[in-house]
Amino acid sequence: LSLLGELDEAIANRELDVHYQPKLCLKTNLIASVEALVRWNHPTRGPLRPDLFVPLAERNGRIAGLTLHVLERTISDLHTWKVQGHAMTAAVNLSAKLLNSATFLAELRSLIETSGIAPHVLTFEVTESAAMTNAAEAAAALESFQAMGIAISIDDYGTGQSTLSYLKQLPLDELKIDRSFVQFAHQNRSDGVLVQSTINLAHELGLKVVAEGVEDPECMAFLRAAGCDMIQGYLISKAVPAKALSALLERPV
Ligand code: G
Ligand code: G
Ligand code: NA
Ligand code: MN
Repeated sequence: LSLLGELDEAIANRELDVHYQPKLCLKTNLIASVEALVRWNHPTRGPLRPDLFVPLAERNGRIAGLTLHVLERTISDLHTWKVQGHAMTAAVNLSAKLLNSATFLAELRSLIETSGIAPHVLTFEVTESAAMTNAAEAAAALESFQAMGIAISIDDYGTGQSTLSYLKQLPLDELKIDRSFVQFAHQNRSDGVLVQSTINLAHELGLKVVAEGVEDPECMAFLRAAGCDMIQGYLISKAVPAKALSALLERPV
């Protein structure tokens, strides 16, 4: 069986795993949201990173199925955490390929209905990408997700091609500053200026700001002083299985 055939089976049998990386709210010092990151523990090749199989799924028309599998798992884990007393929200990565898929939209609607989840606990993270060639079409798709109650976040902000025009044209709720700007923001003056200005710009536009790739306490202190809303990165935790996340939520930060 080819890797694609095996991926089809893994999706059909619901064998992909989802790990969760927490986001720490700097106002409350609480973890109230996570990013869902797909994992594939391949029976013979071992653990495969998404960089290997997500593009494969995108190229071969499998990304809707993969994403719905990730969403199903995330919704189920959100339910478990809620039962354990943790009111959490979760972000799922959305390939730009799904912005013009009527099938995905219909299946998403049906998943939300059958699962009974409150859609406002979900966020879609979308990367500024070349695939988002038709901004009007992308904006219309994002508006239909928002109309359902799902929040929209722009991922890896700052690394794409037409950053400001996306902010102008897309309906957004949150901006995630790419880790290449965040990582040394507390040490490097120009990185710091770019991060602070991006936070100010986002806030002026009414968007929440997440800084990703936070690896040390000095960086967290810089972001707190800069008014950043949430941080994500190895300082808080790497992505972990759902059970490990429960344990993390029960331990004081
Ligand atoms: O942390 P990690 O190595 O898992 O992330 C690698 C890349 O894979 C990231 O760019 C992330 O956005 C992407 N990715 C992880 N899970 C998914 C998913 O469910 N769907 C899509 N489209 N991309 C994902
Ligand atoms: O593209 P996206 O931002 O969705 O991908 C998340 C990627 O970032 C994953 O590969 C994840 O392992 C990685 N990551 C998460 N936190 C950190 C961090 O603090 N430092 C670094 N270097 N990478 C991180
Ligand atoms: Na992401
Ligand atoms: Mn990102």
